[in-house]
Amino acid sequence: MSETQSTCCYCGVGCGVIIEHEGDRIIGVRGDPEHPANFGRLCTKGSTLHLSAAPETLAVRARHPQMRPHRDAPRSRCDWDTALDHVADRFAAIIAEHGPDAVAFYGAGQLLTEDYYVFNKLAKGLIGTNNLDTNSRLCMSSAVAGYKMSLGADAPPCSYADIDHADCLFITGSNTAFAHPIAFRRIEDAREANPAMKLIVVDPRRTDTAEAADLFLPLLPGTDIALYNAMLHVMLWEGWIDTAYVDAHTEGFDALKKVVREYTPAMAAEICGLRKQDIETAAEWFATAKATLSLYCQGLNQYASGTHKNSALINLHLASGHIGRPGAGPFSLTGQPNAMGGREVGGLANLLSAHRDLSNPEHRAEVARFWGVDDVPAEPGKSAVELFQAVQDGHIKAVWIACTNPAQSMPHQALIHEALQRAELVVVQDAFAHTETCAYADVLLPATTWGEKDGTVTNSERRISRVRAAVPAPGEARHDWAIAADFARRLGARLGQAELAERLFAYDGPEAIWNEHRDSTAGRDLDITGLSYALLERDGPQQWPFPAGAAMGKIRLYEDSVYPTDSGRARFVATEYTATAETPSARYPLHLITGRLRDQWHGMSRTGLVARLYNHEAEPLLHMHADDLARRGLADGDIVRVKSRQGAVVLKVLAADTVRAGQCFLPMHWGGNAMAGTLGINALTPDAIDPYSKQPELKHAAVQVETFTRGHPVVAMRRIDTAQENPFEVMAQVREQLAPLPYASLTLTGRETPVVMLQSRVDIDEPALIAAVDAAFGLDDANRTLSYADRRRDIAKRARIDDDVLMAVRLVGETRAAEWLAQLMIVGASAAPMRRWLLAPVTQPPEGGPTRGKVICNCFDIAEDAIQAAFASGESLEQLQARTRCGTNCGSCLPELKRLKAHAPATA
Ligand SMILES: Nc1nc2c(c(=O)[nH]1)N[C@H]1C(S)=C(S)[C@@H](COP(=O)(O)OP(=O)(O)OC[C@H]3O[C@@H](n4cnc5c(=O)[nH]c(N)nc54)[C@H](O)[C@@H]3O)O[C@H]1N2
Ligand SMILES: Nc1nc2c(c(=O)[nH]1)N[C@H]1C(S)=C(S)[C@@H](COP(=O)(O)OP(=O)(O)OC[C@H]3O[C@@H](n4cnc5c(=O)[nH]c(N)nc54)[C@H](O)[C@@H]3O)O[C@H]1N2
Ligand code: SF4
Ligand SMILES: [Mo]
Repeated sequence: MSETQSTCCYCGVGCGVIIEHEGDRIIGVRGDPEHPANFGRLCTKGSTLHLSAAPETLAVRARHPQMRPHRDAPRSRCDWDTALDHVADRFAAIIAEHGPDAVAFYGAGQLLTEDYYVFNKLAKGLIGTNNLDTNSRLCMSSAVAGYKMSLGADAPPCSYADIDHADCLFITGSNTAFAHPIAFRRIEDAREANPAMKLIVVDPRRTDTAEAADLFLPLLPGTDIALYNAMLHVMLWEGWIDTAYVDAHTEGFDALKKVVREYTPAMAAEICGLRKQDIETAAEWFATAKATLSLYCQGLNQYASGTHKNSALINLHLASGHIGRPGAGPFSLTGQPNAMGGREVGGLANLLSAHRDLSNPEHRAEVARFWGVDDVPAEPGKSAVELFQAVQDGHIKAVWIACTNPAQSMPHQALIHEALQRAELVVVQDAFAHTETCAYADVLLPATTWGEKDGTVTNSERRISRVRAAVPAPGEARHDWAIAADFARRLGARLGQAELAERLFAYDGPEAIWNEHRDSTAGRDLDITGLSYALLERDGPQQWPFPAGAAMGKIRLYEDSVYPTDSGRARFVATEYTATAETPSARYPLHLITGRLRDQWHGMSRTGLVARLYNHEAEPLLHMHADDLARRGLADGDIVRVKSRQGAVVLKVLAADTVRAGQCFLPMHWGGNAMAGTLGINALTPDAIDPYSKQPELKHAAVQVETFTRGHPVVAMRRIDTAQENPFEVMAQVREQLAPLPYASLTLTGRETPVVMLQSRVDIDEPALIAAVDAAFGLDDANRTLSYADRRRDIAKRARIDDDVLMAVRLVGETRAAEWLAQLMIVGASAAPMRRWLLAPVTQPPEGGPTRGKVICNCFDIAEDAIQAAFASGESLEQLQARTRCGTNCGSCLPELKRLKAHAPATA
């Protein structure tokens, strides 16, 4: 076995991993004890990375280039030359006829810095279009715009180490416990070390992060600016302003003071749905702490007011002097592993290399000189939402999509699907072939991914880490940068720029690209001229800036209180509260909030391959308050239709006490592939954008919820023996056969042995559909199945037992037994003692079937029922941990364990 140091490919915490591999197989992964972002820890997602690269996942990898002669033909395998020549021909023809702005590139913060750099140079340097945007537009662009507006540069000034030095943490619009788990472990440690530390959490939902707070402010979605302005109002009133800091290092305070005069705590309490005294307490803790650190993420960024939400929060730091000191500052947590690297190389439609601005003629000239091209175009390119609108209205004819799945993750999916349908040419460069966007690819280019690629990423704290390959590329997959560079040379030849293209893209590997990027940063705020691959190799991950001659990178920015603005002063921004793009109305009465689950990553092309990652939350569920359920005559588990102005989805409701009445929540992860008959969660969200950052309002929509009564409930499950069958091939077959179902959710469950699970509704009078379900789940041979049917009561059930193990079941009309049957299949226990209960309407057989509730501790497979029983019997968390090891490995479940303990019934 060999080991290779690399970086986790999920969130912006940027944990170091050690990949264990043998030949061309990745067999294990563990945290890198030397990496300063995690010191050896990994969360549930990071610690299962090797499972997402298991041999059976090859079935859903893109392994060979594919193309199709025209839209309605199926794609077939071709070689790289054919694929890239075809795309180069088509791009050249479109550019010749319609100009360079008729083509566009759409990338992602999951590309490595080197990949990003080449794509940026290809679009802006060779083709001469700024139509290069990325999913960072959906993610960090308001944070970028907010930092620039307030502080003058796009640089998070803090480090994770600041968590240890803060005595007030202000977490807003961030479910750190789920989305940045290893940063949250650090928060838990810091609070243990300093019990006086205050934790304030601002979120409309009572998340596990909020559950841990000393003060929780459950504000109405989108109302942050009113809250922050009111906190500033209180600080002014109480004399908690750091006037020396404000006078010496900032500008614009008077204008802001005029604005916040209106924002009394009483007024904000009204707008935000909060208690006045909680706003006052928050202001007091924030201002009077020795060091206050804010951590924030998409609850701020993903609104049409996102940039001003960021600036309103930064205003508080500037006014109270909580910046540029250990433990103090506005710390925007980046989402993707390399959202920062993308910003560094200028990978957005309005940016240029090394934090240069497209709108600045000097910056454009510098970049053109640096690349050795005549010029870079001045006209800003189209941002993500505008880009797909332009594809939809025909202005952009060809779109190249790399490392992102817009047909799942963009808002207003109806428009996105229409655009992809309408485009003359869609090129998709992805590591996996089963995403919603791949379905639209005229040309599919297979890319390498985590474990196979080589390069660098930058995490939230400006730390550059190496990503290293442990195993060779599967099939003919190639590295992202290499695909882009190869294409660039072919396109250059067709544009009459063969020599130029050869020179611009003459890279022999990622290091050469990175060195060029490094040289472009000389003298810029992110200057990394003191770094090299060799230094990263020798000394490990480093923070920027790291100019030539420096001994180390900067842990903290603005310690000298000099800001990269014209005046050298930070700027207060006079921010006003504005309503969300969609306000609830009689027709669409509920606020819908979207966000993340602990164990899934985005559209699930990778985490969705790991059965155990479904055990925490197995299917798309609409989290809804009991009052709202009762008002609609709904019960937990009912199927509902959720409708917004943009579209609708059908799914199950979950009675949840984490959302307030009038609000509901949907996880962002499920797209159309897993929810037959819909375009997924983002069918609902609007494409309203922030005027400064152009970031769409993905966090919020106004919706209506009504019962979905068509047909009868169906649950079908099938245990997969991975030695015989591939679970992903089975899922693909199921999906194909079940396209006509009006509603369906298709997921995995289980652990070592996966179980494919379909939930749907069909009419008992649609035997053809039921037969299709049976065929897909291996229940079509009547001689090998037990069945039960009661037409009068609309119930029909089937089960198959092979060698005493329950292999498949299908329940129509009555599905109470689904949970324990699933457990029986997962465990693979003898079906004999349960035989007479298999088709009975019982939530639990008298013999005590293996129901267990959701799995809380994924590492040791410990479920809610067992934990609740332990706490009910009076066991302490420590005792439970000692007995079962529950929560002692990755710790991702600790917030939830603490919540369960806190809510456990008191024992005598
Ligand atoms: N498990 C997991 N972790 C991830 C990811 C993943 O897919 N899965 N993705 C990564 C990426 S790319 C990103 S960008 C980050 C996102 O990380 P986060 O932003 O922390 O995650 P979200 O759940 O999207 O949203 C955070 C919270 O914002 C709250 N919120 C909604 N509206 C408002 C509001 O108006 N004001 C305030 N104050 N809060 C509001 C939501 O209720 C939610 O709890 O996560 C990263 N980490
Ligand atoms: N409603 C709602 N929508 C949201 C959000 C939300 O909170 N609510 N959050 C938004 C945010 S913050 C984000 S960041 C986006 C994320 O949205 P997407 O970018 O669409 O998310 P992923 O599913 O991570 O897509 C990454 C794609 O890259 C592929 N891939 C993985 N590794 C590689 C590689 O090395 N090379 C290549 N070429 N491909 C690779 C994966 O298979 C996958 O198809 O979603 C946004 N959408
Ligand atoms: S916190 Fe989890 S998902 Fe994020 S980088 Fe670390 S291990 Fe990966
Ligand atoms: Mo993101």
